[in-house]
Amino acid sequence: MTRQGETRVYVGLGSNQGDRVSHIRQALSAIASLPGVCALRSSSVYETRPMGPQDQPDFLNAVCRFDYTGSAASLLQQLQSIERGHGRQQGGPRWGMRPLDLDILLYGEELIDTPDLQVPHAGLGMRSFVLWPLAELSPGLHVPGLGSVESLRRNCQHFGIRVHEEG
Ligand code: A4P
Ligand code: MG
Repeated sequence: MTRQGETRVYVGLGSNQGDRVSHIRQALSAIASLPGVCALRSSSVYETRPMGPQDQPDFLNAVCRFDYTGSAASLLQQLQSIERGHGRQQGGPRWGMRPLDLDILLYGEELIDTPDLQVPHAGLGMRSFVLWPLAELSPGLHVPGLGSVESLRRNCQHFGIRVHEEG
């Protein structure tokens, strides 16, 4: 249950450049400290083979869940500012190497489709590195427009996913 005015939000974290564990840990504490963020919980950290170009390091991925007071657009801006603080640069090859990637996976039950923001995040329903941590955090979760997280998880692409022990 969320309190009035709060929205239950899920954010995906990814890193495959530099000190991956630090990028994920620091990003989690930065998100927890954002204005409007309450009761943040995070999944285990998982390691996965890259989706996209294969000549790049494996990713660490995790998902966090929190209750948010504010708009999806304001949250996206704040997440992009955290990404930039971790040296994330614009450009480069599609799905290339990155120190930190933060994606809004779910924003309550809302379906958002604007030029800057699509929620649920495109590809969510097929990616183990999103669905495994999502199912760990919220096993009964219903993904708007797609179905139950457990059935999506059973049928998704695997990417060699395993729990990262130091994460
Ligand atoms: N944008 C639209 N919707 C959203 C959303 N729900 N959350 C827009 C966040 N941003 C959203 O994002 C490009 C634009 O997407 C933003 O300006 C925002 O307005 P970006 O982070 O600059 O670019 P990107 O992440 O390279 O692009 P893309 O296509 O979103 O990539 P993905 O889907 O994030 O995938 N392999 C493994 N194993 N693990 C990974 O985490 N990640 C990617 C990137 C590729 N391969 C991976 C992983
Ligand atoms: Mg992204």
